[in-house]
Amino acid sequence: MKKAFITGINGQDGSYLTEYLLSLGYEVYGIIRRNSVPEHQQSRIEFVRTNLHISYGDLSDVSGLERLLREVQPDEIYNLAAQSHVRISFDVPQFTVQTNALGALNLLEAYRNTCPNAKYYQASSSEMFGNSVDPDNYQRETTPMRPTSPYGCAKVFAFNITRNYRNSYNLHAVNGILFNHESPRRGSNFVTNKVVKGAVMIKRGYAKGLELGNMDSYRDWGHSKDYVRAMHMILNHYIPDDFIVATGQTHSVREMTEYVFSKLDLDYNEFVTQNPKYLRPEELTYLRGDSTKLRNTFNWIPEYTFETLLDEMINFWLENIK
Ligand code: NAP
Ligand code: G4F
Repeated sequence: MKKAFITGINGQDGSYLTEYLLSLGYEVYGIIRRNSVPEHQQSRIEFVRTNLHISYGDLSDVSGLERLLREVQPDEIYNLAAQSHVRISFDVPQFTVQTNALGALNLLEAYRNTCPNAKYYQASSSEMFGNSVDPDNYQRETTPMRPTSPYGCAKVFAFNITRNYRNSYNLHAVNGILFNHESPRRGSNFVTNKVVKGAVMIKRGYAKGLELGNMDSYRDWGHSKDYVRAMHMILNHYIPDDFIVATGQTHSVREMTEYVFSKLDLDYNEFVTQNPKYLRPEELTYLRGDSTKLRNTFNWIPEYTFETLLDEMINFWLENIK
């Protein structure tokens, strides 16, 4: 039975990856942070009953990471833990860098010192590109990285230090450069789930309006379930390498909002207003990923479309807000 060690296991991706690896017969280990309110902390994974082992841990606590990795001796390590909210990274830049950049280095050191034969996956991000785009309007593995947020800057460090450890110490350490991916398990302060939940609240009569930030930025949105399958493929490639994961389609926040409201027979113009507090000091305006390398190498095909992703999220909130 293969053993996987996941940081960020109670996050959106960590929970879907756990389900996926368990379905493949893995034994899954993960860390959660100490939280003053433990209720609901494991809500995304609480339904899992077997072959799952949770310990307290934090990316800032190197000795704890070393102890756990020495004990578990995993075959695969997935570093998914992060302060993952881009706008909030402007509010807590040092915490974001401590976790997303130095935290990745801490885990790489623990890995190198305790289980160097394992394979290591780093959750890299399209936010690393900032407003850099190739002349054909795509971002790909070779597109220069010019991040526009503390989050993006920290992720560029983690991306590069993962490559550096791979090359310096002959480690099987890889990056998946994932474009935005969503699901009903997405945090409800990210724009898709905020819009879907907000529109259902309006439909049900619990809210009168919805405040958003910039509606004219474009994102390449996929489903987390499709993307965790790609993580496992990338990590288990016979050579350690870096891959883009994206749908290749892009939509504006406005188009996404219009789609969600119209599915509920609502006109978003009547309900949505802009609140400057949701704007970012510097905005990343356009993302569209070229995942040709991933598709050609693994024949990866996403099962969800933009529409079926949003439909699943709408149905989730309709079921949960009566
Ligand atoms: P998420 O739902 O916000 O989950 C992040 C996880 O990291 C949570 O379990 C969180 O625990 C944990 N965490 C935060 N700080 C930590 C620390 N110091 N030590 C240990 N754990 C810590 O994010 P996600 O959407 O699943 O994304 C997973 C990873 O992919 C992240 O690294 C994110 O930056 C990256 N990524 C995401 C996307 C996307 O569109 N979703 C795209 C590209 C890359 P708490 O619950 O205790 O906060
Ligand atoms: O949903 P968002 O907060 O996602 P963002 O900033 O693109 O970051 C996500 O994707 C990255 C990959 O590119 C990940 F690395 C990162 O961890 C995270 O998962 O915002 C999407 C767009 C932005 O342009 C934002 O300005 O929506 C715009 N937006 C408009 N109104 C809003 C809002 N975003 C949020 N969160 N809340 C709003 O009210």
